[in-house]
Amino acid sequence: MATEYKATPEDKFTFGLWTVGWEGVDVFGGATRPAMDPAHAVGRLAEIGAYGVTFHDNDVFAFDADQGAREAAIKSFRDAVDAHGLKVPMVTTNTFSHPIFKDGGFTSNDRRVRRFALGKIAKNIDLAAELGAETYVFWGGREGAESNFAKNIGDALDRFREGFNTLTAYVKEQGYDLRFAIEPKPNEPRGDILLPTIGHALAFIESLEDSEMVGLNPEVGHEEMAGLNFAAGVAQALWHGKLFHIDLNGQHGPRFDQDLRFGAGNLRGAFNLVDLLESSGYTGPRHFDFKPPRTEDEEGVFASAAGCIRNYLIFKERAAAFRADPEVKAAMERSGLDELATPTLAEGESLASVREESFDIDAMAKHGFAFEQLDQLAMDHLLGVR
Ligand code: GLT
Ligand code: MN
Ligand code: MN
Repeated sequence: MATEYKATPEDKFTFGLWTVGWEGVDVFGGATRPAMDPAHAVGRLAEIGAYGVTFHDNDVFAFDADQGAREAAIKSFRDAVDAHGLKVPMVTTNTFSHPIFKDGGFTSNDRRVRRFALGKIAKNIDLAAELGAETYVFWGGREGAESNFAKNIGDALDRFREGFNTLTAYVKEQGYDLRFAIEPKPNEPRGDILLPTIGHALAFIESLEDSEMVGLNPEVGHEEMAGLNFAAGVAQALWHGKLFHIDLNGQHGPRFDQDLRFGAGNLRGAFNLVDLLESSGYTGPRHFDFKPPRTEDEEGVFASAAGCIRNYLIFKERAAAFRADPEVKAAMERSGLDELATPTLAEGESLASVREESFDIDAMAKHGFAFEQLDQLAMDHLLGVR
């Protein structure tokens, strides 16, 4: 077992500027840390082994920045990124902080807001393309309602779809090499958010004009807030070819969005997830979207960020050991994992073949799957005792 866990560029560890840059403002209290200059954040993230950084437009320049201020802020950020040899694989838009977005951006009942939001997003898409980003994320935290009569869900989904169709058409027209990734969340800040889970978003994507350009950016904590099994949801997203990006963090079950560092919270879930990502052929960034607790000073912030990377690498090592263990391979065979990969009907068979077959029902009823032995081996590997 290693004790030092060093990130390599192949790991593609990335961080949102808004993570280490979070000042700690919450519903019950103000900032506990000063604002962090994006260029400074970039330098410190490079030190801990980050491959890239991501941002919302307004993480870099203010909502009301004039042309000059916007350009100066972008230049300072860009110079830092270049100086440290980092990438900007993903960019997103803030359509949730300003008061105009209190009822959403894509789906506000106020048509003027929807029109403004599309323009704001398009402008930042131009910047994303200029910086070489491959993915553009859409987190619709304000797209929703606190009471059911406030929002006609069908109309809201029509407007959501209209927005996506308009923006994918724009990306094609400009010739940008950019795909969109929807980030589901069940609630918070809105009482109920549209496209609340991976499943809702997958179904919605199929209704879009350029559905092949749109996939998912699922977040650990968001699915777990809904009591769902994140690794299982991600496995289905992969099965649909829709895992375009991923937000890694930690969460203790259904409660408010904790955004803990990756590995904190649901330990078994994190292990399952890393095992899945590492064995699935997923080649996108491992993007950390966490909030260093407001108890921490700047050293604590970057210790928390380094912890995300370290925990991922520990899980990666433990998952590889689990998969390579001959006893695990034998246990998987006993549990019928290979058999599940075999089609139910053999080549040339039809439904009639199974209807004519005679089954030993008693033997089938007595058959044990040995899942507990397999799971204990996983536990032993996770806890480092094998
Ligand atoms: C916001 C949210 C995150 C999203 C970000 C992208 S913003 O901090 O809590 O989950 O990924 O818009
Ligand atoms: Mn997120
Ligand atoms: Mn979150």
